[in-house]
Amino acid sequence: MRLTRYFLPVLKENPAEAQIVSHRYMLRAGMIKQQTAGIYSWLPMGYKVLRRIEEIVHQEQIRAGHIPLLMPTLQPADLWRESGRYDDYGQEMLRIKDRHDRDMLYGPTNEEMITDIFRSHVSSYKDLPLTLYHIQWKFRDEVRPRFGVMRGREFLMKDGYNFDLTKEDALHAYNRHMVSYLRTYERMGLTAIPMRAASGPIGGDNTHEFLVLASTGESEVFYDDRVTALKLGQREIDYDDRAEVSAVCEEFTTLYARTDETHDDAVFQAIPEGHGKVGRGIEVGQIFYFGTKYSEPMGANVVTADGARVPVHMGSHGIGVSRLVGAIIEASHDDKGIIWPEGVTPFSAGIVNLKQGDGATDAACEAIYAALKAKGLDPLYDDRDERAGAKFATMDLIGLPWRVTVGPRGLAAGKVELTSRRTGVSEEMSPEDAVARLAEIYEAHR
Ligand code: 5CA
Repeated sequence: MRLTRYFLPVLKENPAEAQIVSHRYMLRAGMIKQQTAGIYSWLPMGYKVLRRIEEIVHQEQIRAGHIPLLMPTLQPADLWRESGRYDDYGQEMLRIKDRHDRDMLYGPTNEEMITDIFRSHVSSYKDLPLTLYHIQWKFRDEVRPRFGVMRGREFLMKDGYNFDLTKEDALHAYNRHMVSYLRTYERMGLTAIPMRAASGPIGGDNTHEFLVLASTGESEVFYDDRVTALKLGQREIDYDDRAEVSAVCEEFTTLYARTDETHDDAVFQAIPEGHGKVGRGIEVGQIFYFGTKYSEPMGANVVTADGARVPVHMGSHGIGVSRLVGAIIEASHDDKGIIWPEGVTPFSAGIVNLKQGDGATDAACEAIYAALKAKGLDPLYDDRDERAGAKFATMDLIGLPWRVTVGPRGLAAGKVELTSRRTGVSEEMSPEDAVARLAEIYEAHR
């Protein structure tokens, strides 16, 4: 993309309404625009990051054997009357009437609807196990929408639902989700710690939240800091292998890590000297096992091998897709702007032309731009007629992980500069080497 043809409405001033850094940078970098409290338009660059996050979520869900579908945002109230949650959900639910005076709602989550789909089409144990998920907009009329997309009213969530014959099978689904989530967050450059949590309106007594440590996080958390060093890395995991999946979960949940709702000070005090930490975290996902809470009242049964009819065991699993955009910025920025991890960056690299209009410099930039695109990369070429300082400031603000700087002086020696946004370190090299280096870096993130 050429910057002169793009729509990147960056702001010079710090928006007064933004209290935390991710909200401030998302507004300043022209990623979002607030339309009303807790409701945002995603401007082109913000939308690009959102889609990259969605894509990673899809890939990792499909890798774990989960099946994508798409349910609507609007739901009939009757489904929620069946589960008993229509009244329970309270004021957070946006209730709407259609022209026939029928009660509708904008879905805050989809347990009822997915259970309805299941009961309409599945009746035999032979069709289990089954996990269906979608990535769809949700609405929760939060008392205090704040911090930009972190606590929105309309927000994008991946929500998945497992259907299993037995509790044991459903707990395997729970573990499978835990491992697939760990991999998902790692690919986004995040350390998200699974913490024992409380279940709230979703129900059930087995639940973990995934928290990214950040001083601006809304949750108070208590943890053994050795948990932050755990990584899945490149490990290949067989999601059907129960023992293997359960061993990974055990590895990531044995050290103490809890939200304030489940915190136990006696156990916390027993953590070895110097490792017990109190901090704050951003909740980027949560997994639940709730057994037959929805399947029983809603009649989601299957016939077993012995001919008995039993309600299925279920769980639900959510990732805050739009919140993740903010969480990644909270975890990765400096005082000049965002620092995107390669896994989610809106553009692979920025090309900065130091002398727009100079024949040789323009030609070198065009050649690098074309070569990067030919390698399947997605560069952003700053071809504006602007001072170098202004171009650098924009690049730093929008946070592309790599910058190729092209100027007449370097070119005279056959060199351009490749700069890492994270370390600030620049290296001189030929344009060909810069392209090859970038291709190699992004190979690891495909
Ligand atoms: N049905 C279950 C699992 S699918 C569920 O709704 N879980 S949840 O309530 O924990 O939401 C899942 C994730 O959505 C949360 O972990 C959080 O990351 C994100 N989320 C929840 N509320 C908001 C909000 N108001 N704004 C942005 N993201 C949110």
